[in-house]
Amino acid sequence: MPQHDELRVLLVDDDPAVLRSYTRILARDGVTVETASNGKEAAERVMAASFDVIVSDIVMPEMTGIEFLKAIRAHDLDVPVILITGEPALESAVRAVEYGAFRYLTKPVAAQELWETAIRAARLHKMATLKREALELPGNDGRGLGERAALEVRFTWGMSLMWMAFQPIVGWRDRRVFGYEALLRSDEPLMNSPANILDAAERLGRLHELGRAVRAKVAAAAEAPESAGFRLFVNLHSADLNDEELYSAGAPLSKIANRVVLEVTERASLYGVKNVAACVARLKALGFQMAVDDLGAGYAGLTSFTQLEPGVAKLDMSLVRGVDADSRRQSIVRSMKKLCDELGMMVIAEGVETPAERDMLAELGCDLFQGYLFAKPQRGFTAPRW
Ligand code: G
Ligand code: MN
Repeated sequence: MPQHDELRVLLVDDDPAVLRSYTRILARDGVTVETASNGKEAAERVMAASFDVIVSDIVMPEMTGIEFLKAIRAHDLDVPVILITGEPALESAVRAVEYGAFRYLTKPVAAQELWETAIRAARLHKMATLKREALELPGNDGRGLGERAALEVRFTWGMSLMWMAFQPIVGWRDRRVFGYEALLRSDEPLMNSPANILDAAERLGRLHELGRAVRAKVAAAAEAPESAGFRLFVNLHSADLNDEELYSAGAPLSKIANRVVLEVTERASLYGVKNVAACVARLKALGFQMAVDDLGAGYAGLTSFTQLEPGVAKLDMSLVRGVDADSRRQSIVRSMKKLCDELGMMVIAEGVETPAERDMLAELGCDLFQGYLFAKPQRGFTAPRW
C-alpha cells in the first residue's frame, strides 16, 4: 500500500454514524482525519489549521455545506472540497460549482469512490501547493500569489458593492430615536459578511482603505435629511487609529464630528496602536465622542475605560441575551450601569431581541437600546417599532 503521508482530511457531517464510517474508510495509509459535526465548527477548524481536502455533507443544521463552502472560499480559494448529499438538487449543485467544489457525490457513497476521490483531490492540491511554493519568492507572507491576486479581485469587488446599513439606537422611556449605528454590508456574494471583508482587508494590508471608504460613506449618508439631528455611531478597527486620515480636519467624517460617536471594540487588542491616549485626545479635539463597543465580551477587561475615556459604553449582546431569566447577567448589568453612571458614561444595551429583555434592562436602569426588537440594520434611516 502506498503511504499518503501527511495528508490531512477534514470530515464534516451532523450524523455521528456517518462520521465514524467515513473515518474508517479514510483514516489509513498515513492519512489523518479530523471531524466536525457542523459547518460552524468546521469553519473554525479551517481558520485554525490547513487541510489537504475537506469532505462535507450538504444538509446540516446551523450552516449548510454550501454556506460552509462559501465561508471557506472567503478564506482559502484553493482547498478542494468534496460535497456529499442524500438529496441531490440542481440548486445546490449549481452553488457547489459556483463556489468551486471539487466534486459533488450522492449518498450512499461507495467506500472505494470516497477514498479515491478524496486522495486524488488531496494529492492534486498538495502538488499545486508545492509547485506554487517552488515558484514563489520568499517573504510574501507565505500565501500563494495566485490566491492573493484572487483575494485582491474579490476584495475590490467587495468594496465596490459595499454599502452602509443603519440600525436605530432608541431611548425607551421617551420612545425617541437617539441615533443610528452604521454597519458595513456588501453585495459581493463571497464578501457579504463584514467579518469577511475585514478579514480580507487585514490579509491584504488594505484596512486603511476600507476604513476611509466606510467613513466617507457614513459622511455621505449623513447628508440625508432623514438623518438630521441624530447621532451616528461608526465602528473603528484598531488599525484605523494608526491612519492619519482619521485625524485630518478636512476628512469627510471630521466635518460632522460633533454628530459622530466612534466605537472601538473591546474584543480586539489596542496593542498595535502607538499611543492610544494621544489618538483619543486628537479625535476628541476634532469633536468626536468615543464609545467602548462589545463591553463584557472583552478580553481587555476594563482597561479600555482608562485608555479611551469613552463617553458611551455599549453592553455586548452576550450580556443582554436572556438577561430577564438570569440573575448573574442581571448583577453584571446592574454593576456595569452603576460604574458607568459614576464615570459619567452613557450605557447602550445592544442586541435586544425580546420585550422581556427590554423590560428587565429598563428595570436595571438602562434606557438606551439597540436590537432586532426595534429594527434590524437596513438601508436608510428606518424608524423603530415600539
Ligand atoms: O460588534 P458590533 O456591536 O458593532 O456588531 C453589531 C452586530 O450585531 C451587527 O452585525 C448587527 O447586525 C448585529 N445585531 C444588531 N442587533 C442585533 C440583535 O438584536 N440580535 C443579534 N443577534 N444581532 C444583532
Ligand atoms: Mn458596534
